Amino acid sequence: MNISILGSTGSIGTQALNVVDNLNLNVSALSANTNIKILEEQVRKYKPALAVVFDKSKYSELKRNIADTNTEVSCGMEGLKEAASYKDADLILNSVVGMVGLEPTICAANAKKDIALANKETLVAGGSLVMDAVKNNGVNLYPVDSEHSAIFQCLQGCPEKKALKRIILTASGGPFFGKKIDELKDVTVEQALNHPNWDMGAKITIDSASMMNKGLEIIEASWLFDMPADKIDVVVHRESVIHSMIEYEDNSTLAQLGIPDMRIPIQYAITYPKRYKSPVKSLNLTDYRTLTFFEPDYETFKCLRACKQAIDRGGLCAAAANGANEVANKLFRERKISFLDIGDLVMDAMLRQDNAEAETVDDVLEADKKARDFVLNNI
Ligand code: MN3
Repeated sequence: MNISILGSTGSIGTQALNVVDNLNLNVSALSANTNIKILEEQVRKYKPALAVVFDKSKYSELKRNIADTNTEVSCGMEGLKEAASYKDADLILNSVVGMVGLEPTICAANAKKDIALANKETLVAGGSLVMDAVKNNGVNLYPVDSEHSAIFQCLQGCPEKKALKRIILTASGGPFFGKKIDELKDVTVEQALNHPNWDMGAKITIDSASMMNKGLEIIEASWLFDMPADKIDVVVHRESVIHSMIEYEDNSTLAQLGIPDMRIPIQYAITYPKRYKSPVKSLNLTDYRTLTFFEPDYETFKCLRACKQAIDRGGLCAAAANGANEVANKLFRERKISFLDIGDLVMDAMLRQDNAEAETVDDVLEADKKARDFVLNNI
């Protein structure tokens, strides 16, 4: 199998290459946002036909540095789209961070490529367009997000759609579980980056602390599994051993378990429906002794509430919530706003968006930009 990886130097991308090693796959294309040093190392090891750097200012340097290889070089959104539709690729793993992944995802579907999707913002902002492109082109969309992979794995127990009663997304609760608004006023970036279970990139780790990540995942699940928001519940499960559950009409609940390691969902998205040995450690439940479960706190974690409301309001509201969050998350990491500002900004930007449906990618990009501008003008 030939795989093309968008976002190969990030947390998911590097773990995906570890899976590529394990499965002995060929790599058709690799793309990075800015990190051309790691991209160069990857090019030398995996010998892809195409290497893309999204940041156009790094193009010449990358081209010079790998001039002795047979790898072509490209850049920018055009380059990402080339990698997403590369002729030899059988599967496109999209692990870029943020809305920037939307156009490449649609491009991959239109090029009749199967997609392994780790880029949740794509579905949150442009869910209807992505799902239409997937359906119209008859391609497969495999979830990589651990919760959605868990649901997908459980669904193999009974793929009949009407038998599915409810999805139960598990959430670790992040570093601020159990805290109330008063206790979150002065939390620092370092505290927010200190995730209890998962080792992830900075953006998603902050999203976990604000619970925006779980809000985005509710929206992601509603698109992937065609379920209304009121049939998607969240339960805080501190140990991150159960990656999510589904309940069938007969009230039988299925769960998928494993130690928190993204290489399992990445590998399953690549090898589905087959399973192979993986480098991940086996789960030993007696190491944990106890697994705990709690109700999520929608009062304290405003981002979670905003995402639920965004689904209820519909249309482009989710795109607005996501766009506002991408900017607010970054501003918090740059210490320009406080932690609680993130939730306020996401909620306000989402409420300002009308619920018109997205007809085109431009509609999504416009709603996204409006929300980003709103945040920048209100800090
Ligand atoms: Mn997840």
